[in-house]
Amino acid sequence: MKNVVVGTAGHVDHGKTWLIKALTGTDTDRLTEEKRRGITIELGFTYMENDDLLDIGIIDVPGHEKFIKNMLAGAQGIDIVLLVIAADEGVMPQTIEHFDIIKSLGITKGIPVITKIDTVDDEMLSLVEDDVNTLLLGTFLEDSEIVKVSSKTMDNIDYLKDEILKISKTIENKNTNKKNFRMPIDRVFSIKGFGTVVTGTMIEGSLDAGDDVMLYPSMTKSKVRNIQVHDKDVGSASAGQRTAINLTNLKKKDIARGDVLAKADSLESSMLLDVSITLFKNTKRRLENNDRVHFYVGSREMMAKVVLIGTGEIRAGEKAYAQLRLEEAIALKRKDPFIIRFYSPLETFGGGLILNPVPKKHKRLREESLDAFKLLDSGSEASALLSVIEYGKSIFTELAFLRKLFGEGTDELLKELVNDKKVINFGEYLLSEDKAKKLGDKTTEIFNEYQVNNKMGLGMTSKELNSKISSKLKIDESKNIDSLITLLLNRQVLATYGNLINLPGHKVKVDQDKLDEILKFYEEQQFTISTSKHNKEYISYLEKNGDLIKLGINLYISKTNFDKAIEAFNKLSLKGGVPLGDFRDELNTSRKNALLILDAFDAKNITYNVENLRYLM
Ligand SMILES: Nc1nc2c(ncn2[C@@H]2O[C@H](COP(=O)(O)OP(=O)(O)OP(=O)(O)O)[C@@H](O)[C@H]2O)c(=O)[nH]1
Ligand SMILES: [Mg+2]
Repeated sequence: MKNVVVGTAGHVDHGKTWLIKALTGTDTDRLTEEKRRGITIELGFTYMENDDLLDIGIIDVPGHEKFIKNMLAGAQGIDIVLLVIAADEGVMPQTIEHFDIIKSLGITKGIPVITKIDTVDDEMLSLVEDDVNTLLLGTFLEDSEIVKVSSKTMDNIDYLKDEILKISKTIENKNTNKKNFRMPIDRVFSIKGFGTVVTGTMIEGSLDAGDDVMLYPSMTKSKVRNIQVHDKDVGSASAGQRTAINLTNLKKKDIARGDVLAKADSLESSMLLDVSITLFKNTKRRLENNDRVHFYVGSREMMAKVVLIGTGEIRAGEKAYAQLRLEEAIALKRKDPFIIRFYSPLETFGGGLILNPVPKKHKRLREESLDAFKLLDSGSEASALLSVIEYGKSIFTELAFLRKLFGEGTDELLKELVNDKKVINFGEYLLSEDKAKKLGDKTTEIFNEYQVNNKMGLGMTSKELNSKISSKLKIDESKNIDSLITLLLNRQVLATYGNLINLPGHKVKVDQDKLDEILKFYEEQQFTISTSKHNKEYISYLEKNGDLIKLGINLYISKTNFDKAIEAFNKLSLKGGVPLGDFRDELNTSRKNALLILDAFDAKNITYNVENLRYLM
């Protein structure tokens, strides 16, 4: 079974809804107001029966200028467009506008249809045909045959049906991997006894009754109670089908047109979007930096501020990069198409593609911002992935996040980037090679600053360095910073000195006389432990050097005296467990001092304590 979505497009009153009725037997204008005014307001849905194992869903859109936003909600996700032009009017403003939208959304299959041929003579018909041919010139419909029909006399309707079937068979099969299930919601209603139902065109993946799903951007969890396709209960549905889904746990008021239903935790929401924008060829408007536009994507509409990257304006027919700053969060995927309209006066004037759905905030005049976009738009997914790792939201990019953006191919692409030495793999996180270099420079800076304040500092422990890097980068990612430190050590950006880290080739400048003086003081103190009044840096130097042993806060003993104390203990322990009193007497010091030393023995695993008797370990 192949799923195909056929949609109409064209000016108001040109016969779109009648054409669908002629093709399917269904009048999709159901609202009383639609009947009364004789125009379509909301999207209409039906399907075309056939003997070819094709599931052909049909979306009928309104042509009236006032309802363009409804048209936009329906147009995204269609495979084949029926571009409808009335024989008695020819190409009109919304014919052009709808067609621009269709082209911009990346729809590449369709049939130009002239309707109402029963109302004109051959001469008029051929004038309109010329008109239509001019419109199609240079577009994906340039070589398409224009099908001329009447929905009143049913002239050529069967022929059109055959043409639709023929093209339907050429539509590529869609990705129906369950993990990718995604459906922008275009209608929400509640049915007594059933609860909340949402409808939409499933654009990716597949869904079974009983599946867990998530509503975005609110990230509310729900479960599928029932699925309908073309008004019939079905156990499952897949991409390319018009689908109605009965949901548990969600009320009608919790859901709005434009929300997206997808697999739990498969999407990320953002209020910033990196995009490319192309203005329609025939617009008279320019898009300037900081302009506010109406932004239409999936079935969603909202206001967006356009921050142009690397240029001040875009003119008709031109393409440029931009970051959209939105008023609400939205969960999109890379390569999703969108449309923009100018808000006053309302005019559809361009469209584009999402390049990064969860970017960082770019500075528009920075060269690296433009670099980020060029990589995203280079045509290679590996380059786009590199762009996200290199210029993305975070220093270390989470693998799980990348998989949401790049789907099934992520791991393969990463392997390629790691092999090409562009990306470093920290397991669940990735770091670009360029960032690693910058972080190396930052770490060197940290040591240079450290050296100013610690003239003799031998270096930092890995833990100290970790917290210094963390506060410098303003991130709390201890594990990743540890991986970074290891990397910098391996690359000899850093070096170890005993258990300390410093820059390679680091030499300590010390005042040896002063050091000797302090050390002499501690030698003479023997086993008398008093609070240190010496220069902290010198003390810490001596400690790191192993000349002094720390016994408590600001309490030190010289290494030689400490070793003597061990010797004394060894002698006493020949007789068995050593009580504190005996040790004190042997050292000829106070009980308090003797205890400090014994505690240090215990801490260093030289001795252990059983019922106040110390034994050698
Ligand atoms: N004679 C004749 N009249 C037609 C034909 N198709 C449509 N009409 C007439 O044109 C009117 C408008 O047709 P619709 O199908 O509602 O037009 P539409 O394009 O759906 O209009 P919107 O949805 O409002 O944009 C209908 O009420 C019919 O009176 C046709 O093939 N022949
Ligand atoms: Mg209509």
